[in-house]
Amino acid sequence: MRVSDWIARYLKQIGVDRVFLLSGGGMMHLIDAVAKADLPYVCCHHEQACAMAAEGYARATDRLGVAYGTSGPGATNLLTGIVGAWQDSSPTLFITGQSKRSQTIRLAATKGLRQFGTFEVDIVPIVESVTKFAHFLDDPADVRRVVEEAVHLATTGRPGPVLIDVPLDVQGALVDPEALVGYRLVPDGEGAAAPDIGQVVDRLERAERPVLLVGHGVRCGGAVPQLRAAAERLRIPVVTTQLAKDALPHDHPLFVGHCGPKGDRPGNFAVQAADLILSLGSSLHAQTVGYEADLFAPGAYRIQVDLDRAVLDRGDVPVDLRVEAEAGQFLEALAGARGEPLATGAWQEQCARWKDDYAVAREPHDLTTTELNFYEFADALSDALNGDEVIVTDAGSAFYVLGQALRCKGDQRYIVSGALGSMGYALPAALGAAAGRPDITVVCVTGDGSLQTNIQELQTLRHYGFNVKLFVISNDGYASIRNTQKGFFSGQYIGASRDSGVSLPDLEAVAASYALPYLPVRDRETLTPTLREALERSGPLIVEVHAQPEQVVIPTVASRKLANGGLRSNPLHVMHPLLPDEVLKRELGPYLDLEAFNETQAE
Ligand SMILES: Cc1ncc(C[n+]2csc(CCOP(=O)(O)OP(=O)(O)O)c2C)c(N)n1
Ligand SMILES: [Mg+2]
Repeated sequence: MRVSDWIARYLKQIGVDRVFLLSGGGMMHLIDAVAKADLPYVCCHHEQACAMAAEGYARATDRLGVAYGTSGPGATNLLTGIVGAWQDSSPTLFITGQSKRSQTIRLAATKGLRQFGTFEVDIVPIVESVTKFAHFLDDPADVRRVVEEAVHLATTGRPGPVLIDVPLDVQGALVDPEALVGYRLVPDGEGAAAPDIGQVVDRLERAERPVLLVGHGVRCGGAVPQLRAAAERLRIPVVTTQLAKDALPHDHPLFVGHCGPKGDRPGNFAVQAADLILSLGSSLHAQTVGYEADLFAPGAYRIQVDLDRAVLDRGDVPVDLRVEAEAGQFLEALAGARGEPLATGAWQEQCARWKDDYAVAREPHDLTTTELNFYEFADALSDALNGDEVIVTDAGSAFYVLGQALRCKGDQRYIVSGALGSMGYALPAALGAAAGRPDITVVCVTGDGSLQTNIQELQTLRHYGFNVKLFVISNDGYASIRNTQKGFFSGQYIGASRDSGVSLPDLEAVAASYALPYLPVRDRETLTPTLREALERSGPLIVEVHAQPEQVVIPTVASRKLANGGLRSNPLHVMHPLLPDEVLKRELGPYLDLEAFNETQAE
């Protein structure tokens, strides 16, 4: 059989039930083998979309996501999707076609050649810094070892993308499957050492106000059930990052909120008032701890549990105890060491009060316009969903508003380009999720601007008839960019609005030309009935939500420009719109020395 046949057969054997591709001569054997192996495939209209779809598939199914791209531009077009999978830890395999070996700059005797073969680019060095493994397959006899190693690396430890570049003559080369040598995992001694849990338990038992800060690593490690069990057993309030929002349903009594500059007040109050932060699977990125690491959780002993040594060693956020462990392994050890609930009843009640009193929906969102405020949509959508959907969101206001205000329930999955915030991620990722989970409804929320960057995928949606409900928030272009330019440059717009270079087509006409059903929401009266109708109908559908062009994201931690051009931000508990001093004092005075923050604040 050909090398290409071996690859397709292997993918089928390991449970990959769908691959994403955009064809090309440089990958002709590779995709011919996909057809021959009866490996189901989805053809996107841009390789970036193939990569994002593979990632959406991986995240929605917890299986390996696979995308094929051709040589040259096919390979480079995959890049943004690969980076997203790298930063958000999604197990993905990318297989690219390449010119035949004798015509590759990689194997050429002359160094410094820009190109040798036809439509050739040497993709391996380009992706090396954003993959766990990138290999130029120059020996057909190596196929089994290389593919098995790639899949092993993509799916174990901190998951992530891998890429195999296969020259045309290797794709078509014949191999004897029986004679191929497999990948032999070199055992690392006794296996991973059990985490030293003693100190963690000791700190937990002494804490009066502990917070479990949950990051996406818990989901990546397949440890969500253990997390829920541990939180319930210990009765410890849980704050999550926005990326990890689906780790616990919003109405779970222990769920408090999200921390971060665009988190919510309950989540931020809880981490700022905590005397112990047990961070699990979070990199403690600025989007979680704020832009001023020295102002984060000032009175807390901080424990960070992560399996990525580089994340633990980053060092910008002060951490008192670092534990290198997988989330599941850590939670198991914790279960063995501490079975009793912690005595934190009063603290739990305080957190629950914050959760009710400072819910995002209660913020002073502008409801005076005919067009909807995005927060009204987020609230109504949260109510209208059943609890078993996959929700995929895009960059722009969708990223922030749904990150704050979507209330997850049941077993919903929340998928977003968390680290990279790529415009145009949502539609292809939703296609991937729908391809992998035909049993459920995929809800995709994008902006009118973000949709444009992968709009060609409407045809993929039409072609395959996936059960994706696409909600497009129409707010006349790039509301988020206008907000930035209002805040920092006195409203001088560039590349943000109709008058500054960005205009958008009529979405109803777009929907008609892709033959997709279309429903508009023009005012608040029609919002809930239209949501219901959209969710009841089967198959793909576009709902255009006419929303405020001047959407404000609140609450938010403000930053101010310094004389030297730098920025200084407020601490996490000081969110705009500012609460009256006496209210902040009432809520946090018992736990925090509020005076100590005074000179750091931005108005
Ligand atoms: C690939 C990419 N390019 C540029 C940006 C910067 N960016 C962030 S949000 C945004 C505008 C998004 O517009 P839209 O989707 O309509 O959302 P809105 O802000 O209007 O809600 C831009 C240009 C980005 N995140 N990704
Ligand atoms: Mg917009």
